[in-house]
Amino acid sequence: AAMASRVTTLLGIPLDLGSHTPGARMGPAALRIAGLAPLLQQLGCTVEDAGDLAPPHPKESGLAPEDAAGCLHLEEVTAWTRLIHDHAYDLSARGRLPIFLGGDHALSMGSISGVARHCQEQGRELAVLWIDAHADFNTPETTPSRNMHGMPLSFLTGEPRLRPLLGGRPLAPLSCGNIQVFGARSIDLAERRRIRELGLGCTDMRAIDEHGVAALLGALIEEWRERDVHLHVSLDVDVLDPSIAPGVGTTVPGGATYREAHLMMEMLCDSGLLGSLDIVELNPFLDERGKSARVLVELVASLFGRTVLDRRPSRIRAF
Ligand code: NNH
Ligand code: MN
Ligand code: MN
Ligand code: MN
Repeated sequence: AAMASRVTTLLGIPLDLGSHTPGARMGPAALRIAGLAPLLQQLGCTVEDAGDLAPPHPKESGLAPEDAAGCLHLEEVTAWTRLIHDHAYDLSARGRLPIFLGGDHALSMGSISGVARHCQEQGRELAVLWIDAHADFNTPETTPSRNMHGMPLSFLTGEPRLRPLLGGRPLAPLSCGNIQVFGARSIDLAERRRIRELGLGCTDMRAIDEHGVAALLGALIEEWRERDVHLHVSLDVDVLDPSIAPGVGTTVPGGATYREAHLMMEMLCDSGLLGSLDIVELNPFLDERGKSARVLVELVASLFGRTVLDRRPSRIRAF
C-alpha cells in the first residue's frame, strides 16, 4: 500500500507528567529547532505542522482507588490521553501520516489508541514496533515507580485496570502478538512474567548482539508485509546508547549504536509499511548541546528515505 502523496503531519505533545523527571515537555520544540520539518520537505514529503497541543485541564480518571494509587499524575495523564486519542483518530481519518512529537511515552496511549480505532474501522490490521530500552508493560499494580510512561503497552492491550482512562471512547485493543518491543535491556521482574504469560513480542539487546538488526527486524518486516499491516513505530530515545543520546531521563547502558539505529530506520523505510510514528522521551533539559535531538532528526531522515548511495528499490517505497 504505497502512498506517495500522503501528507505528513507533525503534532507536538508537550507532556512530561508520565514520569517524575520533568523536561520532555520541551521535546517538540527541540525537534523543530533541530530542523525536522525542512528535512522531511527536502526528502520530498509534504509536511504540515499542526503545532503543539495545549495542556488540558485534569480529568477524573475513573480508575478504582487501589489502581489510582499506583499512578502518578493520573488526572493529568487521563486528560492528555483522551485529547491525544481524539487528535490521532482525526488525523488518521483524514488520511495523514501523523508524527507525534513527545513528550514522554505515556502519550502513546492516546496516539496508538486513536490510530487503532481508525484501523479497526477500516478493517486494517495494526502492528506496533516499540523501539525502546524498556517494555513499558507495567500496570498500576506491578509498577515499581508509579510512572505511567511505563504502562502504555498494558493499556493498549486492554488491561482492565487502565481501561477507564479513555472515558467512553471505544478501545480497539491490540493483541500481544501484534506488538514487538525492540532493543529492550531493562525490564522489571513482574513485567518479565507478564511478557512471558501474555506473549508480548520482545527482542532484547542480547538477541540483537547475537543475530543483528538485519536478520531480526528483517524477519518481522517480512511477516508484516505478508499481512499488509499498518505499521506504527514508537521510537523511545532511550533505546539508543547514552553515549550518542544522553538527553533522556532514563538512560540505560548498552543501547543501540548509531548505525544499528539507522539500519532499523532504513529497513523500515524500504518496507513501505510505516503508517504513523511517535518520537518520545527526548528531554532537552538533560541533553548536551542538542546532540540527542540532532540524532533523532537524522534517524527520521533515514526513516523517510535518506540513503547514502542511490539504491535500486528492492521493495516498494512509501514516500
Ligand atoms: N519499567 C520502568 C517503570 O515502569 C521504567 C520505564 N521507563 C521508561 N520506559 N523510560 O521507556 O517505571
Ligand atoms: Mn518507553
Ligand atoms: Mn524506555
Ligand atoms: Mn522511556
